[in-house]
Amino acid sequence: MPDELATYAENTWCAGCGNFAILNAMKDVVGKLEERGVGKERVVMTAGIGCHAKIFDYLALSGFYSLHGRSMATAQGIKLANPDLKVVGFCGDGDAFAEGIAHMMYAAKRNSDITIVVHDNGVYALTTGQRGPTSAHGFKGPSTPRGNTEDPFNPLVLMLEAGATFVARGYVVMVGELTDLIVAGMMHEGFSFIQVLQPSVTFTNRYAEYNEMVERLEKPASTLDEALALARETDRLPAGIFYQTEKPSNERALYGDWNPVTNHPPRAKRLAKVKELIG
Ligand SMILES: Cc1ncc(C[n+]2csc(CCOP(=O)(O)OP(=O)(O)O)c2C)c(N)n1
Ligand code: SF4
Ligand SMILES: [Mg+2]
Repeated sequence: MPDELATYAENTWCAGCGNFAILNAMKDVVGKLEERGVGKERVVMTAGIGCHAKIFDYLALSGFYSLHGRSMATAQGIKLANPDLKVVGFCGDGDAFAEGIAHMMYAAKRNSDITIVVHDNGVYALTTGQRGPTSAHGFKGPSTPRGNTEDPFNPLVLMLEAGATFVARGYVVMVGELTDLIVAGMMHEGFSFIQVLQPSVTFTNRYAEYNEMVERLEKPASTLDEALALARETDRLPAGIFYQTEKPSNERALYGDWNPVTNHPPRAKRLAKVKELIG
């Protein structure tokens, strides 16, 4: 349903940016969720700050345009407030694994029932090309003119170790597969993490390299150790679902089937309860 989800905002992404594919995939995701009984009115998005976050301007969905590094914190808050909503948080690699890394680790640890899509371009793109947490060793930019002396984080390993119950990798060139991954993540009950290899044509144009290295992963690993071994591979980049397991989500563990919004007691009843509690 591309037209229904279009907005009035002028698109300012560079021509060839991998973010276009994520936007297109997301439009298809909304249609596919609808086929599965999840109407558009139940889908809510959050975004951080960065080139990736402009997806918020280009997609006519409800949501909260958050702060840099706080997309996943906001997503958790929305899900806690109304667990009937399907919440997807868009993050940059800087958002997710620098400023917001603590939120990411704890969202995975507590198995919050949200989906996080990380637009991993390996750079702080919006702020013009500084080294980020997933920048390649040797990457040259305004903050590392002689080349990045650090090794990048491995986002899949971090999320698997933190306890994420759905971990996947997509590639913007494989839009159909990416759509399916996001749908699967959003239908999964628990914390779902999708790293999207998203070249920035301006700062990290790795299309040729990824086209050589990315390989379709046919099925998830059957154990966590197997998934970790797959995630550590460096000579090829598997794309697909690495790991999926069932565990009660944070919201299910806290509330069961109770919903604080639909079961919100009237004001008079709440005041009476407060008076009772404070004597
Ligand atoms: C709290 C806070 N810290 C820093 C910034 C400055 N800032 C804006 S975007 C950005 C980095 C964006 O990188 P990333 O999250 O990878 O997104 P991309 O632009 O690459 O999509 C930074 C550091 C900010 N806006 N707010
Ligand atoms: S700077 Fe990079 S990430 Fe940002 S819009 Fe341009 S190509 Fe895309
Ligand atoms: Mg980035």
